[in-house]
Amino acid sequence: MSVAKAVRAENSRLNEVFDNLLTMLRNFVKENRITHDEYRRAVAFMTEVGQKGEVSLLCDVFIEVSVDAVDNSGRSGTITTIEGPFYVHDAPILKSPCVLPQRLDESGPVLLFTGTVLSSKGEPLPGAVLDLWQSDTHGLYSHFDIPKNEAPYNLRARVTTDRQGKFDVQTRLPAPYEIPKSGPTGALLAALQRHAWRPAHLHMKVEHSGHRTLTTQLFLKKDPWIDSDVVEGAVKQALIVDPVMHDDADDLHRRNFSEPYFTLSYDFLLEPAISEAA
Ligand code: MBD
Ligand code: FE
Repeated sequence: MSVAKAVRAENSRLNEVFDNLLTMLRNFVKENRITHDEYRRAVAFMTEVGQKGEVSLLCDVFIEVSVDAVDNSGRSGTITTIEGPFYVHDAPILKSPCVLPQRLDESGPVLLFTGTVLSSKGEPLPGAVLDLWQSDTHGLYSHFDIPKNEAPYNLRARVTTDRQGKFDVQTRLPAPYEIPKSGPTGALLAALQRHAWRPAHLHMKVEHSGHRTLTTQLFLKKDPWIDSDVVEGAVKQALIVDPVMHDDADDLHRRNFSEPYFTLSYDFLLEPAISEAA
């Protein structure tokens, strides 16, 4: 049955999708015989999600994978995955080669991340922007899990590729991320008897004028959660990487590193912004 027929304006996108959403939710209530008590608990849950600042977290864990699939279906170049709740749009702009902003006592193995940004036809793209963000070695994100004033833009930057379209970034290996148990999203997962872990990952948006912005993540192959991401469907085969460990004593000495470090190379392919056919 159509909703609010009397007062609807022109058949806008909003009217159409809101009608569909209401129809779906009302059918859901009927089919599942939702009681008034359950309804009130759901309202209280959503109120808490808002109060605790977890709207993006909850939506991104359960819904964003589907939005990514719709928005990027049929796209060429590197495969996409979700943005997640921890992106910050104004990270420092650095020229490759560079070191991501980090605390003086930042812990965790050094990761040297290199690669090239190319068009999906294989042309290198100088001046592309690799906007990177990740957790630290304890699985914490700056501006969210680490107070903003403590380490602003920690392990975040917008890195510009060089004349060959290459980037060369020194960072730290990320760690698995556990959705906080203290909030409603964590409480829901616990009630469902589901774990709350994401495998360690690097986030990136790759941008170049004339090309479609790519939002994706790289996942560490040896992570214990690689086959059971709490965000079902976010991990894709082509996005699983296995950084190489380096522990040669002379090499470490030359580089002035006190512990083994890792290297990772990955190329990003961007689809032209306007399809050839158009
Ligand atoms: C994350 O780090 C993340 O990337 C997503 C999508 C959800 C929760 C935590
Ligand atoms: Fe993340």
